Amino acid sequence: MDVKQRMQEIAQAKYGQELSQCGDGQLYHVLLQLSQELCQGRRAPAGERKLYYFSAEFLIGKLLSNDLLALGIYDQVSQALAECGHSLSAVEEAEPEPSLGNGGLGRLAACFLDSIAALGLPGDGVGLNYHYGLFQQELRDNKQTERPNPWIEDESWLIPTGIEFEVPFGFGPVKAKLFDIAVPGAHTDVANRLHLFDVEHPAPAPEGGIDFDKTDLPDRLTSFLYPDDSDEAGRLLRVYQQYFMVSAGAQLVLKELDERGHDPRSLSAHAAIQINDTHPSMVIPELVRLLLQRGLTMDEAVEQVSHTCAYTNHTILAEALEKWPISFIEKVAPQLVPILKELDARAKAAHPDSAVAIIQGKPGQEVVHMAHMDIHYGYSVNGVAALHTEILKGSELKPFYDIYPGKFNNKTNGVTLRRWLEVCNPKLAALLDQCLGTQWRTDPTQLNGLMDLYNDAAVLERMQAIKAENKRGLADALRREQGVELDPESVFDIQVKRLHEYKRQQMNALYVIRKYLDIKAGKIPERPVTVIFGAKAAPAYVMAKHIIHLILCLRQLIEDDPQVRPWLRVVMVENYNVTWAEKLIPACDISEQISLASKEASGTGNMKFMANGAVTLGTRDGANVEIADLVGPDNIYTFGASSNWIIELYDQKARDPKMGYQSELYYRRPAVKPLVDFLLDPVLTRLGDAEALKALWTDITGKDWFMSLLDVESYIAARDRAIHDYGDKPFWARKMLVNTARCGFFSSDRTIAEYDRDIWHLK
Ligand code: 26W
Repeated sequence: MDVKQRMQEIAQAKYGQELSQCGDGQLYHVLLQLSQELCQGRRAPAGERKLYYFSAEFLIGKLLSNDLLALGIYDQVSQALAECGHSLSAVEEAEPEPSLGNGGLGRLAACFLDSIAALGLPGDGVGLNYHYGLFQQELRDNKQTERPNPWIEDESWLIPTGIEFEVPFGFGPVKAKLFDIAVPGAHTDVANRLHLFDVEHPAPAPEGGIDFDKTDLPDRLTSFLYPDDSDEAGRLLRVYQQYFMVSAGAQLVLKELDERGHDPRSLSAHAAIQINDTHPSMVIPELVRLLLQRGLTMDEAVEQVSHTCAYTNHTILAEALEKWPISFIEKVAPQLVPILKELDARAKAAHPDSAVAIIQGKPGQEVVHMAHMDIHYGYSVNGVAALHTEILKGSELKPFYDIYPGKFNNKTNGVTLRRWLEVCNPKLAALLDQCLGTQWRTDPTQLNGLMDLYNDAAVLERMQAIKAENKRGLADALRREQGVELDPESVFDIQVKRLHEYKRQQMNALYVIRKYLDIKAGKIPERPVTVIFGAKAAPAYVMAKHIIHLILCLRQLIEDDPQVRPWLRVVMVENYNVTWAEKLIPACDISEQISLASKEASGTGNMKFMANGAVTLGTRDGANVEIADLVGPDNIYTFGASSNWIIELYDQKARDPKMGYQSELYYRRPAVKPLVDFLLDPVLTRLGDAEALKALWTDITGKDWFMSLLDVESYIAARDRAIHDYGDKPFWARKMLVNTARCGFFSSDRTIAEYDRDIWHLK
């Protein structure tokens, strides 16, 4: 096909204009249509068994560049646009970013769909079509405010399918309408689908903020991802959303099984369902229910479901392990209750230990432990990094591992290097082509070949020149979008991820305070550093909002201080999302991965930064451990207490609340106290909400549940060392090179090949 000609035809038909006369917004719609035509012409991958990846989140990001690359027309389109005076990056600005996820879990699901298609495997995503996403973040008066984030335009990637199912809620049936987004596989001729269910009459965006009547069902079911769950109505809405997703999804699975000519009794031979964290867990009793309806006995239904469903755990944080009151399920989907009781009774009969029960609690107050159901009735349980899986087996889920050792397996996360290197960092990708040929694009382990160029001065210089260009690009974007003027010669030190105490953005802020106090005392740092944050706080997570407030007050303090500003800058990117990540990651020198050891299941940002030649500063947590093993100790900065020690501290604390980690003791240390007490200093508090900063101070000095103070001194030392080393250009450039060279393992193509080999068996 002549790509340019087809673009011209579409532009004529749509707008009666030449390409050169079209604006960027029009060109985006021309390319949207072209991509959709090409996707439509692709076949679905064949296979005896088909995967359904059930997930509450798919953080797919903008699709245009990604799809053009997967369709193999990226270069042709870029060139065609250039020939008529346009640029693909400008056209891309016109694309709204879909808002279907929150953080790592959702982005992982999106990378996985990309890789499943690229490997030519039959596998679709199943989720919900949230209209206003998580929320759009605004930073005003040093605080986060939230507004709806409408992203669906009249013409979008969503394809109406005409397929509908009825979801039987307690209050009556609700129609679920299916929309699809095509997922073309790179280097193949296939396309899979992301199936997103929606209600028939989605409610308009609430006025003002993101508050709405959570009992306004069904029209509000697909308004927001994670609506405020600080009250009962919010939590109940979550269960309604989950059941809506899994009931419609399960019906789709059975419909397709039927269309492929298979009996429901052979479900597990022809379908695999991956349950992405516990949000889709109700698919288990729902499938049992639907199979009973189709004439299977309870034994047959349970047998089929148990060989169809597999569960991925993404966290050991207790608050994230969902337990729903059975009274909620009675309300949302009463027909599931007898099935849940039967599943529970069977599990209890086989395994009387109450720790592994599905339904727990006193009569009248029973809760359903979703992860427990997944483990008993799923055939595989996987963690998302080697350390995380070991922690699941050895402590968090040990009673289950004792029962089902064969079900447990590790699948270290990965990221699609097509988006996270080829598309977001075209200059580095071109250099890699020059050095290695293009094979690394299909086999990222070939990047190891870069190690042969470890002492090649020209390559090292070029890598640094590209980093400098990317830093200027980021500085330009931040100037345009936020009006800040940055120094691209400074060290770009970046922490971007969900705001959570365990990720310890507050510890990063304590480092900023350390440097601020040093500079005020006349101790000038070795070189200027720009500390960049990007993070959304869950609307009801008070402490997270206090941490954002601290960061923004520090930013203002430093911006206004001509003595400090030349050496230290703080920037908080407003509304951090995939689009920002694509600009930030290629421009990063130091990648902050500083979670409390044992708490970050894997991390995936760490992998993206590494691929783009940033050097990790991190704890020995999640996939950082595997990054450290791959790059070696000279090419990563690790610090802090080990995960074993942290687990031991939590155990001690559980046995005796007075023992174990006592933040009070660490707070008293002379190197720590002034940093924490700065939260009470009028110099800072006059810029914001003294109460909020006091609340944060009280929490850190008295509780510090995620132990920032335990590690803060070794963190400061490690960070200073990294910033010092940065000054030796060739020395630093080699670290960059090694990080890119060793990132091939973290391709999600590798991860997906392992899921298929060990869990799905699709072909
Ligand atoms: C309360 C329900 C709940 C709790 C937490 C919903 C969603 C979440 C997170 C957003 C889950 C999440 O994103 N987990 C992350 O998953 C990534 C992919 O495996 C890991 O790399 C991260 O370490 C993990 O935090």
